[in-house]
Amino acid sequence: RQLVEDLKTAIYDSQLTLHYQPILKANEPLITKAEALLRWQHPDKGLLGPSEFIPLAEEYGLIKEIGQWVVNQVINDALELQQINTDIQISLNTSPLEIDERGKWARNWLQTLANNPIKPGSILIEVTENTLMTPGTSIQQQMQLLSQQGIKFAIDDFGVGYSSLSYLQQLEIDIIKIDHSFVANLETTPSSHALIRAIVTMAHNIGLKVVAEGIENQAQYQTLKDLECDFFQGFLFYRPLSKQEFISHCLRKT
Ligand code: G
Ligand code: G
Ligand code: MN
Ligand code: NA
Repeated sequence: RQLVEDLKTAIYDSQLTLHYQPILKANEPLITKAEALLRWQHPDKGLLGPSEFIPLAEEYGLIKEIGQWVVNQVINDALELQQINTDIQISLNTSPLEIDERGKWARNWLQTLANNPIKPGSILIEVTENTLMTPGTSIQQQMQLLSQQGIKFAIDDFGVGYSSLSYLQQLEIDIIKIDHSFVANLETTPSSHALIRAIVTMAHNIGLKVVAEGIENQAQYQTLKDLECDFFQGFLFYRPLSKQEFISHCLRKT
């Protein structure tokens, strides 16, 4: 496939870029969280989203290189953003296939952190339930090592994967990100309301915070505030922005 060849070039040719989608706290004007989302500025096809090339990268063995690129870029960007707002926390996504070698994923992270003075708590890694359940990755020990260095963890797309609730206790998880689909179904499926309420109650009872994602209208936002979600993300507030846009429109000086 031509696109696979193009992707190999892209990694070395600065065609990959991270966009940032702000995450808000209710009644709090200062934005201190954002999710880094990978984009590929393809020379002919324009700006491609991860769903158009991450599956290819996974299939053709490029995902680890891309993952390492994302880690380095997030750290660089976080260092820059910290200069403007010291409380900034950047989250990033991780593919399960980045974590299949014993300890290597965490070791790479630790090395990158050792070389870059990132404030503890300023990086949040999003893992899916399926990532947590991938056998043979020693994910639990790897997360522990990173957690000791101040890295935070979120479970992404919570509620739609295959995982065991006991993971919430055993692993160093700080945040649950409720899957988009529950939010999208709020108006049409009454049980979504009950499910979100149950997730928030459980999360708060064990000391976790909840991010509601995929918020597209005011009604959803109001409902999610009433359900006591802690943080809010979605097109209603901001689409993913270039780093420059994020800095100039969202990031206030501290
Ligand atoms: O931005 P978009 O809606 O196209 O993202 C689609 C999916 O791609 C999301 O599930 C998101 O978690 C994933 N994704 C975004 N950025 C990255 C990244 O840097 N690495 C990996 N592995 N997945 C990403
Ligand atoms: O799987 P993950 O939660 O990482 O997916 C994040 C993706 O969701 C990003 O690619 C982002 O573009 C997308 N996204 C963010 N906000 C919204 C929204 O309000 N509606 C929809 N449909 N997608 C969103
Ligand atoms: Mn995510
Ligand atoms: Na999600």
